[in-house]
Amino acid sequence: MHISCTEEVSLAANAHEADELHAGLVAEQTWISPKFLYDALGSKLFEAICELPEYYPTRTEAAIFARHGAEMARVAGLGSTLVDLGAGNCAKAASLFPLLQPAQYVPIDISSEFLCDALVRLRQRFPHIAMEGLGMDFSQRFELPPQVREERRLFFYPGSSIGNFTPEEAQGFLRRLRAQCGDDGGVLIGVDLAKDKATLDAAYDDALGVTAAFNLNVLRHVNHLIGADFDIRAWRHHGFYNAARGRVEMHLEALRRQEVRWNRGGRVFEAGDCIHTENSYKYQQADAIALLERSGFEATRVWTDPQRWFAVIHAQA
Ligand code: AVJ
Repeated sequence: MHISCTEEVSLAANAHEADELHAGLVAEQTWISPKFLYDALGSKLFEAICELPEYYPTRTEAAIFARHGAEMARVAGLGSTLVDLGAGNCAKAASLFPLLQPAQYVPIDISSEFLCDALVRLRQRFPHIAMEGLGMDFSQRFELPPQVREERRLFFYPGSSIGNFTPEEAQGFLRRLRAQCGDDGGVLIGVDLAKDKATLDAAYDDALGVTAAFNLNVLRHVNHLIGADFDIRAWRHHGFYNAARGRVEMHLEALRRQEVRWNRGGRVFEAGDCIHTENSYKYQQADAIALLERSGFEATRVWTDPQRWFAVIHAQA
């Protein structure tokens, strides 16, 4: 969906999304894709998460951008077509505009209403940069419309959103990016690095309960998308590091036995049943580089923070 900011935005699920939600909810291991965390409220709750003292990734990555942005611009080159994947409020890319000086900025986000609001403000701040907002899901297949310049495409994928994919899925995704960036493009990607469990547990189960609200909000969104009747009060948030699997997991646990119905189905959840809502894989720096190289990119430079908690990697086609 091209963002013109005039269209009706709060739509019910399309056929593909409805199929995916239905399949996940009737599966033995119940799951909801993390992309459904991001309706307009979910995007705002994620913005609040980024302000939390426990949620170190945003702050750590911002410090890396602030310190090394000029060098990133030298390595990635000026005048690119900057394609921002999961742009949200567009703040990270905007912080790099003065250094990167993109010829065109293309923010993409599944949360189209939220993106639209951000884009209105961004166009006022940077009237000289051509912008093309796209409200769409890019996690599976995606095609960039003809308005997106083909020259010097720089895919910007900050925040370690890559962690929502399994490493195998991440490779498929990066290969699709590689195929779309021609021979003169590249990727600037943020990757959260493996660290101690206490830090990770706190980051995904904060004292204020903002992450809990963010996770529970997925049920509200699903109620809206497929006409479900989840009672949000009957569920609780879990967010923790699973060291054996190298990932943080978020789940929602049923607090009591309950029946939930939706347009095309329904099921009973027993007390203690869990819905898996997110994985957030944490990488070793070398493994992240190897993943990029297996996907057809050549890693050119890595920037990290003094604690080595987070890495920003530039890789070229
Ligand atoms: C936006 C996917 C990078 O995994 O850290 C934040 C989402 N989930 N708190 C992450 C999230 C819980 C975030 N990403």
